[in-house]
Amino acid sequence: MVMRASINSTTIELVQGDITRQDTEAIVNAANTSLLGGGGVDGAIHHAAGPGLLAETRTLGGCNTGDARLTGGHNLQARYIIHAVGPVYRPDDVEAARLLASAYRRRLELAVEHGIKSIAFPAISTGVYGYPLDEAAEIALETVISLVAQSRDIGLARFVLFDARAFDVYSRTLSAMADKKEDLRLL
Ligand code: AR6
Repeated sequence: MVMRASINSTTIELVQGDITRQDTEAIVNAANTSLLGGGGVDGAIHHAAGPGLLAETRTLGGCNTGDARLTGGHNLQARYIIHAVGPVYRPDDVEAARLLASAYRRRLELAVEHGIKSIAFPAISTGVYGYPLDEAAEIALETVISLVAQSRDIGLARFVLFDARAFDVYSRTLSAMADKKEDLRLL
């Protein structure tokens, strides 16, 4: 399953799949503040990238919630991994929403700093960290689409959804946004 949209010179793509198998220049990891690995996306990325990744993240000294760090891709096809720490969800917590948006913004800033033109994001915070998919999809898509529309540095922003339900929630959110934003077009 794939859904595409464009805004200015950037393609926004939704796909159902595995983040470790993406051919974008960078993939994003849903890490924890230690950056030393865990379950979910984090475990899958460390497993696929190999032990060189842990050796590199050990040198970084962790990462605050809402912030991001860049490493090499090691055994992955992607050249870089951007590790970002999303918030743990608490209902009606505006701070969690701010931190989730901040985590997406920091990833894009790091990508632009490193000249990265294509990037793949998992649905950060929507697994172990408990963020409801619809709220997280809204924040992820709004933040990324408004930033790539301004900077024009990223050619492809891909959201990799692990299951059909997540894909469905993201595609409905993207369609609703395209109805409201004149410069966002479904392809
Ligand atoms: N590719 C794409 N998406 C995936 C994959 C995969 N291979 N595996 C799971 N997902 P989570 P979080 C989806 O729990 O909520 C770790 O232990 C999954 O269905 O990986 O940010 C870290 O070390 C869900 O929708 O991340 C942290 O301690 C989404 O990815 C903590 O979990 C995110 O689920 C971070 O929790």
